[in-house]
Amino acid sequence: MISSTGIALLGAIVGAYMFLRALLHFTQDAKEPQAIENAIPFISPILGMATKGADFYGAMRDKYNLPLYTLRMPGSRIYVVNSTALIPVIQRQFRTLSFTAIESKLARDLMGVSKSTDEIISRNNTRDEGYLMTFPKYIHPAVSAGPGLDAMNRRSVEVLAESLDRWARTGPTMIKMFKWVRHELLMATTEGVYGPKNPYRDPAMEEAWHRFEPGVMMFILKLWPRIFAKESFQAREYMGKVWERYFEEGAYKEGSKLIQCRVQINDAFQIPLNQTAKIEVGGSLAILANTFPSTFWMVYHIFSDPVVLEDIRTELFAHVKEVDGVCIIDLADVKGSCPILLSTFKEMFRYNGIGVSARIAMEEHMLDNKYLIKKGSTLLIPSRVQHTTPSVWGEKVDEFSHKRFMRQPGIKQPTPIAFRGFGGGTTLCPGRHFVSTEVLMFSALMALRFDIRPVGGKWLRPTTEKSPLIAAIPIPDWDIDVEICPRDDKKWIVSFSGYDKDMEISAEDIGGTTTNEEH
Ligand SMILES: *[C@@H]1O[C@H](CO)[C@@H](O)[C@H](O)[C@H]1NC(C)=O
Ligand SMILES: *[C@@H]1O[C@H](CO)[C@@H](O)[C@H](O)[C@H]1NC(C)=O
Ligand SMILES: CC(=O)N[C@H]1CO[C@H](CO)[C@@H](O)[C@@H]1O
Repeated sequence: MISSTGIALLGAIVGAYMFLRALLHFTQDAKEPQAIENAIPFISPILGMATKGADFYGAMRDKYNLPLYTLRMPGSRIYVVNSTALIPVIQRQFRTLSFTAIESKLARDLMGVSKSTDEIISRNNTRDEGYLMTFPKYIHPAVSAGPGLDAMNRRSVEVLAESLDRWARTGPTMIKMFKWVRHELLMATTEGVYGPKNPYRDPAMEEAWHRFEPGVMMFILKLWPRIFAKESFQAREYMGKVWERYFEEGAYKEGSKLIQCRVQINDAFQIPLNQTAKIEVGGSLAILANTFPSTFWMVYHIFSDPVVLEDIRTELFAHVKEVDGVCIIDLADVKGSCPILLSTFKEMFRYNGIGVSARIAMEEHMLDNKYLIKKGSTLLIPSRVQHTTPSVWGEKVDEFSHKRFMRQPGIKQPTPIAFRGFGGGTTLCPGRHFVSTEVLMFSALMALRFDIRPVGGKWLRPTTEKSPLIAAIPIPDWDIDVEICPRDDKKWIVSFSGYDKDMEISAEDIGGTTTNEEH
């Protein structure tokens, strides 16, 4: 027997369900991309995302096989892109389908700038004269081929080479691989960017960074980080104070061209230095967040497969000159002429990448004259979907194939648009040349000078299910205990002479493809 309260409750649930179905039906325009996952209207998509994490979009592609589909969420719509062909179409509409509109939200929620600075950053944010549209132009001379980028890379490579030299002299050492890589890259990156007064030389700052980073999502989703991500919030405030000293004392003047350009644009837009200090949390995130996991996975893929290691070593040793027992290498040569290393790097991005590019529709738009995109909705381009499509990458799409991106006679290259390691169009990561160089140079030096042996003898790939979905490359769920052993006790002279040609990393670097104003 069901009690009358039970019947009433059941009635209410059925009523609510019918209401939601009807609501969804009557508010979904027939011209919009098909709405999917409607078993429980507005709720099923959230449950799907929560349970499947980074695999959600791939699962939806396989289940529905639609070029573009709608996920109805409470109070908003998300359109998710599968079709590679739609990507350039979306990227061309960079004012209507805006990334800067998302950036200005991030600036406010993540960095915690003042109201007036928020107003400056958000003003005209889809127009050429706005802060966010101007930003890439200001930093362009610092992050693309030229003396500014060379100087920054040279300093970072110097720091890496010196540190690895110390490790080599120490002899075989047990380390936790992710933690170790993270520290090496943090020091090298921040020395390159911030110069001799680099605040990260203080271990308290490094520690603050690691307390801040796990809470990033709480800031972005506005889940009251002051209360629910207290450590992260306090770390951000602490770093803000440190940056304030750094900028107000003029320490940035001894730093890289990049940090100087950032101050310049803020000056031009009349953002005071104490707010530039707040914004620097975003600056650090841009240079650090993906660098650590990228380097970790590079080292993992190279050392866990003897074939990859052997191929890369052979390629690298062709650039080593030995004079009177001293090994000499100019890493600038390596950057330009080690196709296997570069291909392995891209494959690392393809294989591991979970980045999702996002756009907000500033007005109603008919995409490709076919799909109605409603004002205020979000468009997502999950890189994982692009990176795992068999029609693009072939049968062996699920394998790590370190030579996949090499130009080989008779083998057709996959369309560069489907490679989204660094985003694309207006969201293309402007720091990709700096960051890639560091990751490549570290990997190269490790392969040349060290062997790495996992404790227990076997490489076990860590899962990445717990990785926060903010990074484009996932953080491993657990660390790997390894022993690093120097391969010889020779003296090494490592230099980085400068390199005046950008590497071909993204479709935009290769040229002839798609997109709007490329930064
Ligand atoms: C999804 O995208 C892939 C890659 O472009 C394509 O091969 C496939 O046909 C797409 N599915 C639909 C229905 O568009
Ligand atoms: C930041 O600097 C501006 C201009 O120098 C000043 O007016 C403002 O009071 C400062 N804000 C804080 C929070 O110190
Ligand atoms: C061209 C344009 O729309 N410029 C606007 C930028 O923002 C300021 C302040 O909101 C407006 O006064 C301008 O008209």
